[in-house]
Amino acid sequence: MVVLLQPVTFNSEVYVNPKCKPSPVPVPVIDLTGPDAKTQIVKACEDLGFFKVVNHRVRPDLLTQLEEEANKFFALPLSLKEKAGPPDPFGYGSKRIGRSSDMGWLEYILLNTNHHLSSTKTTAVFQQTHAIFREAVEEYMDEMKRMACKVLEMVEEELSIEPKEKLSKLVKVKESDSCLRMNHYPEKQETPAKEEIGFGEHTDPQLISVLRSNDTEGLQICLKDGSWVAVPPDHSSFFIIVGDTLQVMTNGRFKSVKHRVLTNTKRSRLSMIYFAGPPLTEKIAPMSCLVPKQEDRLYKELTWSQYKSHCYETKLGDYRLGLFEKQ
Ligand code: GA4
Repeated sequence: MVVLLQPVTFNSEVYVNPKCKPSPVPVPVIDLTGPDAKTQIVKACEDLGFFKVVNHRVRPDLLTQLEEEANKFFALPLSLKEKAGPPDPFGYGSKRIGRSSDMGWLEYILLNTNHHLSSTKTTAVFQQTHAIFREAVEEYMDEMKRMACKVLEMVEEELSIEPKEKLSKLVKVKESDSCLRMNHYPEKQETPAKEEIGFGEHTDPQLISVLRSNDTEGLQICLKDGSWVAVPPDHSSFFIIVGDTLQVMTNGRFKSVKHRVLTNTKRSRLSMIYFAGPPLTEKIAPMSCLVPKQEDRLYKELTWSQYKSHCYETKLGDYRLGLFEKQ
């Protein structure tokens, strides 16, 4: 008798979630100092709305220090952390996300980057911690702003966008409505039988987001065919996420990528995301240098303030871009 043995493969990700594809994950890795960086960035923004950045020149010790200080904040007693909450939307929050009923298995700090708008909740975060935390956060915000601008400048060059600095200026100016989020997903005592939502699926409303995490998995992105892929963590690199505003300004050429965080690990996850947003009064519409004819524009014009207010009236997983769509 001949017994034919077939190799058995088992991938826990597939087992846990049949809709989640096993590796290899098709995340483009872009060397910011490389000769083809501009072309690669545009291609990644069109294909996936997501890519990884290496050779970013952010001091590794700044990352270590910020991570240490953030961990110290999250290790404080709840009663102290709650002095900086509930978020308005800035400050300390736990489990509840936004103003609707969205919940996640996390606690977080949301900070505004515009010092003139410094909220009392933001100030309260730093009252619970050493000055070194605030200093590290400020330096990190500057670095993230620099990186976001660099990426947008490369897009401008590759797409020959006019007027000059049309995109990067929106983030560079002091009125830029950007923010920094630190998410702490606590470790689980036991590996849960099924995945739990750390941060539910959504797209980011801003231009682009710059994400960095510790070495704990959890982040997933949604591909164009609707399937989810896990993004392997890499604490020495940054991930760039295309947001809704950039999708509108490129008339849909770039796609804002749906992403989420699942927590099914025994290790805690700490992520920091810089959301590069335009000034509140900025009019957002497809750029005329890319789409000269009105009739070819897929989206109408709205100010960032109007779109942002709309976002806060929605639930995380809602399709918000509909507000921009022409009837
Ligand atoms: C998603 C991106 C950023 O984290 C954020 C989030 C914001 C919040 O947590 O306060 C929102 C969410 C995000 C989009 C829809 C609304 C607003 C929670 C929510 C349900 C800070 C942002 O700008 O938009």
